Amino acid sequence: MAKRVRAKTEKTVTYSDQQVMRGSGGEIHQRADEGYETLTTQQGIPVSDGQNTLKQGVRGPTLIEDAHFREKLFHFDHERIPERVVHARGYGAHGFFETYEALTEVTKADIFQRAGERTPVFVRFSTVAGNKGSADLARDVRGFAVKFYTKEGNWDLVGNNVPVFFIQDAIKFPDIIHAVKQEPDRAFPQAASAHDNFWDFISLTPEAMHMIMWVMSDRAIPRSFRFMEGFGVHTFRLVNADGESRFVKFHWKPKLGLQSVVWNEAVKINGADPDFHRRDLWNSIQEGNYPEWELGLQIFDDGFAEKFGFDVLDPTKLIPEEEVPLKMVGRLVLDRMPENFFAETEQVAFMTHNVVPGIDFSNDPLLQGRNFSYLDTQLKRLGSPNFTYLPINAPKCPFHHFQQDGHMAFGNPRGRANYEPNGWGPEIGGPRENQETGFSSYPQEEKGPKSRLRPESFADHYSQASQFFKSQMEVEQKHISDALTFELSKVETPRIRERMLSHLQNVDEGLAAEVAKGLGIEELPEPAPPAIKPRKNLPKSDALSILKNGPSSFEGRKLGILVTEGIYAEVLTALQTSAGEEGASVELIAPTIGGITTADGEKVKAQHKIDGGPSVLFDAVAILASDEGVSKLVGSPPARDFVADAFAHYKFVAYNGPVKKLFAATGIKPDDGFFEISDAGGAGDFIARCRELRFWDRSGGA
Ligand code: HDE
Repeated sequence: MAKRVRAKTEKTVTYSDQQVMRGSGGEIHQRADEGYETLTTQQGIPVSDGQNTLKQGVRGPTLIEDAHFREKLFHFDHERIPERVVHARGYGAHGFFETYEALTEVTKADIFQRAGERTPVFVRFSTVAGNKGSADLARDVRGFAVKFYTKEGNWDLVGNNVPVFFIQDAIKFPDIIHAVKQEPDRAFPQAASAHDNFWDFISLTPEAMHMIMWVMSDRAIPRSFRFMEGFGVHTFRLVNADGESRFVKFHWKPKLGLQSVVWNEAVKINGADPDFHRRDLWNSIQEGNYPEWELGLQIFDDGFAEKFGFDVLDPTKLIPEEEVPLKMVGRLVLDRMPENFFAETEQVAFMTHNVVPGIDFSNDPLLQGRNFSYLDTQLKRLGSPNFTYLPINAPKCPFHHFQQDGHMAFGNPRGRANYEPNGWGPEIGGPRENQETGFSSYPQEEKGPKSRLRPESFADHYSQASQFFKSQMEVEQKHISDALTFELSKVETPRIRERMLSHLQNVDEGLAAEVAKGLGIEELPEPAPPAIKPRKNLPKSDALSILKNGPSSFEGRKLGILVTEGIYAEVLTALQTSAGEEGASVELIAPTIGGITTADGEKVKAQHKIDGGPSVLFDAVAILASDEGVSKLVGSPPARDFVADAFAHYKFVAYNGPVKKLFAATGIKPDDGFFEISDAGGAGDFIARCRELRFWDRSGGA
C-alpha cells in the first residue's frame, strides 16, 4: 500500500503572538485545533493543506485533479461583477426610518400610517462619474439611495444630494454620462468633469445650467455623507385611501447641518485618504454616533402646479422651500454597517419603479425613463433575474408569486401550482390578486398625439440657475466662480470655454466676468440666445446655501492635535475634554505612531504619524509642542504643511507658546482664527468657536 506523503520537517514555531507549524519549504501552516473549524471546499470536503497545490513529485508539475485548487482559483477568477455604469463607487449602511405621525390624509403608504413605527432601511451613498476604485472627494454629485423594507414591499427612493438634474429627458442620459466619464480614446480623466468632452456637451445643453451651478458649488465636495442633504429630485405622487392624489417632492435634511470642504482641501484629501467619506461613515457608526436625517415632504396640489412659475415635471427645476415649506414626517438613522461590503453594498439593487401602494409616479420624463433603466441594469450587473432573493434585496414582508427558475434560483415557489388562475384550492393553489390591498396606479387621464416633443414649459434654462447663484453667500459665490475657472482651465479647446461664458452671462453677468478674468479672456462673447428670456426677479432662497444651513455645534466633527515629545498634558487633556463634551472626536498626530511621552512622563498614544495625518483630514486643528519639540517641527516639511494648509483652508487653530516659532518658519501670522491656549478655559473657548467650522474672514470674505 502506498504511504501518505506528509511534510517531513514540520515543527512548531512562534511568530510574535502566533504559534504556527512550519512546513518543509519553510511555509506557515495554521491547524484546525483549539476551537477553529476545519477548512473545507465549497462542497464541504475537508482540506488538509491550504498552502500547497497537489504536485507529481515535490518539484514536479501540478495535477489537474487538485479539486480544491481548481475550485479556489475558479471562484477567485469570477469574483468581479460589472461595476455600476454610473454611481460605481459607493458605500452603504443599515438603519431605520421612524415615522413621526400618521399621514393617512395624504397617503395610504403603510410606512406612514402609524406614529413611532420603525421601518428597516438600507442606504447607499455614491459618486456618479468615477469608477469603483476612484477617490471619494471628486467634484461630483452624490447618490443618496434609500431602500425602505416596508410591510407592503420595498420602496426605493433613489435620489441625489442635489435637487435637480442635468437633463430633462431620459434619452439624453447615455450622452451626459459618456461626456462626463473618461474620454473613450485616452481613458482619462477619471472621476473628474474637468475635461473637454464634459464641457463640450454641457455648453450645448442649456437645460444643464441650473445643475451646473450646483455641481460647481461646494455641494459637490461634501465634508462627508453625514453632512449633506438628499433629494428625490422628481415630483412624485402621494395617494390616500380614497384615491385622492397630491404631488410630492422628497428631501433629506442632515441632523448635523450642511458642511463641505474647500476645493484645495478636496484635492489633497484624495491623496491623503481616498476613502475619506467611507471611513467617516464607518467610524461614526462604530463609535455609536449614528448619522441621522429628517425626511421632509413638499406636498402640493394641481392648483399649485398650475400657478407655479415652472413645470413641476421638469427635473431641472426645484420648488423653493420658501414657496412650499417642508413637512417633516420622520427620521432616518443609520446604525449598522453591512457585515460584508460585496454581499450588501455592491449587490444592493435600487430601482425607481419600486414604489408601494400610496406612492406613485408623475410624468416627469426623466423618472419615466429611469423606471425602465434600473431593472435592466440589475440583470446585467447581478447576472440573474433572481437578484431579488439576495438578502439585501429581498423584501422583509411576506411575498408570494409564480416567478421561477433562471440562473441561481433559490427561492422557487413550492408545490404543484406555478400559474394562475388555477383550481387547486387555498392549500396548494398559491397566491391570488387582491383588489383591496394591491397596488393600483393613480388613474390620471392623458391625451394628445404621440410625439417626440419637449414641452415648451421646460424651455426656461437660466432663471433658477440665477436664483441659485444669487442665494449664495459671497464666499460661496467665489467658490463657484473658482470652480468654473478651474474646470474650464482644464478644457483645452478655447471655443468650448467661450461657449460656456456665453451661457454664464445669462446666469449672472458678474459671474461670467469673473470667470472670464480667471481664464484670461479679455472680451466676453455674446450671451447665448436663450429659448426664453431669463427671469432675474426670482427671490433669494436661503435653503439653497450651505453656509446658511451650517451646524450650531462642533458635534460630529474631528479635531486633529499635533503633539511633540515633552508637552504638558494639561492643555492636551483640556482640549480632549472640551471636544468630547461637544460631541466631537479627537485624533492625535505625533512624530511617530508610537505616540509621545509628556513632560510628566505620561505615555500618550497617537493615531497618525505626522506625514500620514495632514490637517486636511480634520475640521479644526491644535498644535502643542515643547521648546525642543518645536525645533523638530520647524525642520519637518509635513509639519509645516500641516499649519500652512490649516491656515489656507480657513481652519480654527489652537496652539501653545512654543508653536509661534513654527508659524514664523511657515510665514504665518496668527489672526483671530488662532487661539493661544494655556488652560481648560482657553480650550473651551476654542472649541466653542469651532462651531463656526471655518474662519472665513481670513479670506477677506472669499
Ligand atoms: Fe440613476 N442610474 N439614472 N439617477 N442613479 C443608476 O442603476 C439612470 C438619475 C441614481 O446606490 C443605474 O443600479 C437613468 C437621477 C443613484 O446603487 C442606472 C437616468 C438620479 C444611483 C441608472 C438616471 C439618479 C443610480 C446604474 C436618467 C437622482 C445609484 C446602476 C433618466 C434622482 C444607486 C444602477 C445605488 C444608478 C440610470 C438619472 C440617482 C444605469 C437612465 C435623476 C443614487 O440604471
